[in-house]
Amino acid sequence: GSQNSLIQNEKMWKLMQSYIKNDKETIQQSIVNHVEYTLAKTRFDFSIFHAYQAISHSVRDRLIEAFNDTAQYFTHHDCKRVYYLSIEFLMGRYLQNALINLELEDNYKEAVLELGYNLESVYEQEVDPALGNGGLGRLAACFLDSMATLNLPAWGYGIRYSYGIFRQLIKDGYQYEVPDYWLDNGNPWEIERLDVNYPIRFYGYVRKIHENGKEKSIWEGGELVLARAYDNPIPGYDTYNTINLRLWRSLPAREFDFNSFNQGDYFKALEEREKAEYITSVLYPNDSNYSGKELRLKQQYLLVCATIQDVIRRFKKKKRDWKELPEKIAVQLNDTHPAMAIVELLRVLIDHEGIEIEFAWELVYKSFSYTNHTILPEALEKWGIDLLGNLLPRHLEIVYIINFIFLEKVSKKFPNDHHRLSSLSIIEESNPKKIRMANLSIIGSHAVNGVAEIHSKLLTTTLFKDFYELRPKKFQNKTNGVTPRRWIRCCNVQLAQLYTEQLGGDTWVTDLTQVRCLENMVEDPDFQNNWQRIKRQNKEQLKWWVKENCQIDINIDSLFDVQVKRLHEYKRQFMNILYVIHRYLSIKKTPADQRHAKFLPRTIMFGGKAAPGYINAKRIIKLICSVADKVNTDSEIGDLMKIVYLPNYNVSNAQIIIPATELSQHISTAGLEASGTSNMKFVMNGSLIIGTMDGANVEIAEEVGKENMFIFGALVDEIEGLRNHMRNTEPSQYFPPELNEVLQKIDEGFFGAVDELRELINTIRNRNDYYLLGADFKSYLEAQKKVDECYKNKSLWTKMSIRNAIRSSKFSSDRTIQQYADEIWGVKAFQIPNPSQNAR
Ligand code: 7GP
Repeated sequence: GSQNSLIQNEKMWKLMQSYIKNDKETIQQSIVNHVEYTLAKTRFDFSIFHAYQAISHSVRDRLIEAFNDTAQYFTHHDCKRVYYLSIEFLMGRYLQNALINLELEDNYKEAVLELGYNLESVYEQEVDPALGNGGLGRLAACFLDSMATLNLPAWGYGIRYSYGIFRQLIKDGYQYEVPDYWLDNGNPWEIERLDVNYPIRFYGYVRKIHENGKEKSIWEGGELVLARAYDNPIPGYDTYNTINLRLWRSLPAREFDFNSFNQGDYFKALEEREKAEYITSVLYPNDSNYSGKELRLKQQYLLVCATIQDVIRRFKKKKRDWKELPEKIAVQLNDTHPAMAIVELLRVLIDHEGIEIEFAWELVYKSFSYTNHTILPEALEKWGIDLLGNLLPRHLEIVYIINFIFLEKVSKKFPNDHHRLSSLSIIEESNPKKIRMANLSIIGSHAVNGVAEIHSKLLTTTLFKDFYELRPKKFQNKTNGVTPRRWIRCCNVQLAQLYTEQLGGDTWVTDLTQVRCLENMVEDPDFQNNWQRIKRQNKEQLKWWVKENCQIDINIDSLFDVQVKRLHEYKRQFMNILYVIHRYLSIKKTPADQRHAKFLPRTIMFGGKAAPGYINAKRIIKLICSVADKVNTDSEIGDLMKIVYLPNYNVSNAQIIIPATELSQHISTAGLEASGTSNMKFVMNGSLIIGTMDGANVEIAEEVGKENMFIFGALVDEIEGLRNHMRNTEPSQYFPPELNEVLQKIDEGFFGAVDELRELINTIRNRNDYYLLGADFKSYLEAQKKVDECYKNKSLWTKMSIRNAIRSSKFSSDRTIQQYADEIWGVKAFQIPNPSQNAR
């Protein structure tokens, strides 16, 4: 066939074996070629955006060489592979990250400058691909960077949404959501695989037939769509390895509704086809919240079904026994969103491959592992059996079978323990009955992990206690991490340079433990000065960003105090702004001539998106903006205090905000923030933390020392007692007077918007303060006081800042991923030789 003759065409393959060079002239020529032949642009119709496109295409060429070589190398070595399944990947911009990981930034900077462009301005042209909500999606992106850098044979699988997380506008203190059609100008970073399409079935029915005395199930009818692959190369740092993020897009199946075409209803038939594309069109904008929509389940199943077909096809390429499956694949579930993969793999093995169920089940659970990201009950996925059974009839049957076999085993171990049985069951016996995706994920996995020590501990003592008692060894901890490439090397170029100079090389970028060696520099005045100079330059940059995006002038000498994360009541942005009001009122009460002696100038910045339907989160935004209005225009306050709402918080502006921050707030009610990952990014960039003993804050305190943080608030063990107390006490009786005063002011209409702001404060006033703002307020005030005292002593603050940064190496995602590889996946590194060392 034609394929065969291609493989045999020696000339063609010889030509492909040469590699693009990376000297200035070659780079310039490749950029110009793309301007002329890819973009078909002329000098009379050319903008910096076109320069971005051409430059990206030339970088993409280089990525693709490494990408293809890596894929071939893994196949040749037949390595065990990791598949990281996630409904979200919050990647952020590619260009700078790709150049830095390929170690080509300097070459491109020079080449591009001669062509008339400043590379940094070119970076700004890129859209921010935001196919994720927050922590969970960004974690997946950091993990890909570490998996590539650690040379693991790993692939990410996700969904190519046409609309990412909405763009947030703030107008008159309210959030407006604008659709994010991020593909508007094309996407040079993806490779559309016209030839990788898998059929996906929805609805239909299960037909039973009998073959050789056995019952067989055949799922037929319903709707068919296609999932098409889009590959996104992920380069490692200081390695030639370049792995793949494969994203699926839904398309109409070719045989789609053949009947209506023949019945002559041409337009009706086309309309049906259009619907297929709708499945992957939009990312659900809820963070840590389950919405139960059928379309969302369709997205999940499309991801799972296409991925399992791809995985099995790759496994079958070599003739081998099915028993080798768990030795060749490890599938990691990023929360329960892709949990149907467990059922899907089992279905394929028993219904299509004819494998006995007991054996098939063993293959499945040995291959799967599951990460939990939250204990918030509103985030736990539970699909009604009607909805699930209608969309995926065969899967519902299989869930019942899995559950039956599982509960049989449990009741042998714990006879007559009905309570235990019903808590372990995949089926929640409510009306209507529901499928608990977390239970399915635990039962179908050989390893289950939380994302920080305290969170993993809580899983085994509360949410998954009964599962833990059944299989204690299944439960692990893998404390989250973030990639030092994007979160130091890319976003804080100056700090990266300082590290490289001090350490005599840049190997710290892949081995962050090296920065600990700078401990002996903490007392060095020159080093401290450099440190302060870098922070100041980063503050300057943020000042410009704020000027441009918020039309507010901020005081560069003020303390930059930042809370940026999704808006959620448990994260307590509300408590932060209540404190800000208190600070404002205190300044106002102080005689004008004493104010500057008594108060340090602060710029308090908030940022983050609220889910469109989350009313209280939106009220918190309104409160922040109303207070900002009042304070920023109060001539008595001047530059002692400014409040800023940073609009549209996303990965690319996080890269500006985080390095400029001096104090960052991580103040969730103890036990509710599974880990947090921005806390790690802030610490790496020399910000101090004001925070509760929650999530990874606990481990950050272990690493950097409590004395270098501002820790406050109730501990996790105290929460239950405090909550009972809250429910049984009149709030005004135990709220500290400072808090009562603040609430009073809001209630009086001092900040306007009185109706909705009253609704907001009533959520905590009516013995309904679930997140315990009232209980933690006093110790929050005290922690804030310590912040001011420390900031007064510039050299003390600088030393604390340095200690935070250089003791943060535990929170590199390289450490996290190495632990997943060793303790869950059982995979080894396979590094491909860099061809430039011989062939180039
Ligand atoms: C988040 C957690 O809230 C955060 O604490 C953690 O650092 C992050 O995952 C990464 O592990 N959870 C989500 O983003 C989320 O949507 C619901 O969880 C499934």
